[in-house]
Amino acid sequence: QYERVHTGTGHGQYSGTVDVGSTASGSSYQLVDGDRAGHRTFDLNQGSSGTGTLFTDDNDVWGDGTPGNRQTAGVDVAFGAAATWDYYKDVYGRNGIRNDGVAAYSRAHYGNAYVNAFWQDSCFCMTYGDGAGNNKPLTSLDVAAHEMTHGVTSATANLTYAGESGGLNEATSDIFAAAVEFHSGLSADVPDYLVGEKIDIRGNGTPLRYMDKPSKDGASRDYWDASLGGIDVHYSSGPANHFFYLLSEGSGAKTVNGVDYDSPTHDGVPVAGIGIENAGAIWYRALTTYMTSSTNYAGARVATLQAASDLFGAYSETYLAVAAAWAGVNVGD
Ligand code: ASN
Ligand code: ZN
Repeated sequence: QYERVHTGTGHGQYSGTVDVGSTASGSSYQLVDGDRAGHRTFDLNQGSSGTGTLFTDDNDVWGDGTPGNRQTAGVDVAFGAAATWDYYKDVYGRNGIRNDGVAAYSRAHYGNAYVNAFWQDSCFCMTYGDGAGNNKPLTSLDVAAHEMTHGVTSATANLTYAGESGGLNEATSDIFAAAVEFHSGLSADVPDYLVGEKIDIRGNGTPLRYMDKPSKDGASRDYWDASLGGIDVHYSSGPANHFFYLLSEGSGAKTVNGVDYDSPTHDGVPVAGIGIENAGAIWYRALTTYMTSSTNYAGARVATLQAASDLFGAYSETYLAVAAAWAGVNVGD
């Protein structure tokens, strides 16, 4: 059991100035978050295995907001893990990724010019690259929440990472990445329905993925069709991300926190939004109670309708909104 000894001050590239959970060790501090089961953040120092070194600091002020300072990435990924931990705890009473009170750990500065981030069940840990060329470190809040949510999915529905279930696995990570952004209250990262908008992965200012109309990325699908199970899971996630946007915000043109969205529906029938908190609660209950490793899009519809029925009542307005949002992405009738 870790006790919080101190809360340090961090300067992240994306998170701005934030509290970071640190623990005193002798005359210095370690990036060990005693408020969240002792979550540790390591500097891989461009290595690609093991844990490198635990971030340590003499004055408990971490990073300077620039990627040139090695601690800056540590601040961002530690903040992302903390915000995601808090989201699941505050909103659903979930005590960690496996709901067993055990923390994962984070590894920053993986490899050389590595343009990705990933979760691994084998180490119960997440890992972040520094980016390359025109793009930036893969350490933003939505990326951290996406990766950590892969751990939650593994511990719950365990959606197989291929075919339609793989698309639903990916979408679950994007869905809770958006939900964590909205819940975090972080002023430096205005919440949106975009994924990886701060990374500038293509060097032209566009996000990695769009939830209002996934096809804006040039590859993701907006609507279910029978070919979905044969494409990359980061593209077959599109209809579920689109479902979640429609359910949260409704169809058509809308500006949320200064970002313009324009979400179409397959059948042209408008969908009214129920808000991201309700949509998140429905997806969480579906994921943790009804989905299994082989759940496909039709099964996700049944799971979310059952979840909506449990939470809001069968044939309630909210339940009917779930059905309408699925129809909007060509699932069900
Ligand atoms: N960042 C990617 C993801 O979490 C890594 C992967 O392809 N699994 O989806
Ligand atoms: Zn993913």
